[in-house]
Amino acid sequence: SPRWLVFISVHLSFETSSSNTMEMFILDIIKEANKDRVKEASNPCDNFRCKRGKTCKLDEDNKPGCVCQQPSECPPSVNEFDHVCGTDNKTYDTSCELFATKCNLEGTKKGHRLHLDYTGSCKVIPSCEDSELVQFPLRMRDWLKNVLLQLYEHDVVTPGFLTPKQHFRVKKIFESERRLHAGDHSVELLAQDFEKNYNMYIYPVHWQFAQLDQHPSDRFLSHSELAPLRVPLVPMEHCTSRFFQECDADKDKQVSFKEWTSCFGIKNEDMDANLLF
Ligand SMILES: [Ca+2]
Ligand SMILES: [Ca+2]
Repeated sequence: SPRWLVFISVHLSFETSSSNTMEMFILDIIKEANKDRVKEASNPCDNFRCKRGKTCKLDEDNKPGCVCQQPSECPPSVNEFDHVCGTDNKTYDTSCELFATKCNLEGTKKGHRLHLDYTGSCKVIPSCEDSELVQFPLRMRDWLKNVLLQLYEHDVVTPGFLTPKQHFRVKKIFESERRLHAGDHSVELLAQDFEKNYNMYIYPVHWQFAQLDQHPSDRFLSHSELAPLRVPLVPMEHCTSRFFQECDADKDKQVSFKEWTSCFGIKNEDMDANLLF
């Protein structure tokens, strides 16, 4: 599962992205990967997954099952970064509290409409201007490329962050990026290198699509499949909502593989389903 996406949390703004925030982001991924390695099953509930808002409880026969969590049973927020804003425009202490609230409203209109809108307390999000919207996917694909390069560097030391296929593909990006940085390029030279630059984004854009397209893996991204990327981004990048809305060109509430790649400026001839594996 795209577990690492959950940890984008507050570190995702590529507007203010520094090596420091990138470092924290990567550290979270590593921590989480290690946690998985040492996990052992002792309680039947340990490996029993419940959807968000529900919690595992053992019945009289010691069999695990999922029940709605009580909002009051959620661990309290550690700091303000745990707060989330719901689509009801209400700030919840933690996402646990929001999903527990939603679960307890199951079957009601209010419960049906309640979703996690974005991380952080509710705030006024400025509208996205056309000129900003044009820049957004370019900055985002650059950010995706940098995330992959960082994962690659960690994978070299401790394999397991990328599959061998992914490792091979990112290696090529890593090497061409190094070549690009090796020389002292003038603006003119960099412009000439545009084609080379463009090629470095093809894989990261495919990779991100495949990471998100898992529930189910059908070449379409539903609203909830997009959530791990959208939710932490919205409060940082005010063009996020408009970008994903307009990405769905045919307005069927799903972002198809073709819609996704064209949103990120990937040419039709460079769309390649083989890159999704
Ligand atoms: Ca899907
Ligand atoms: Ca669509």
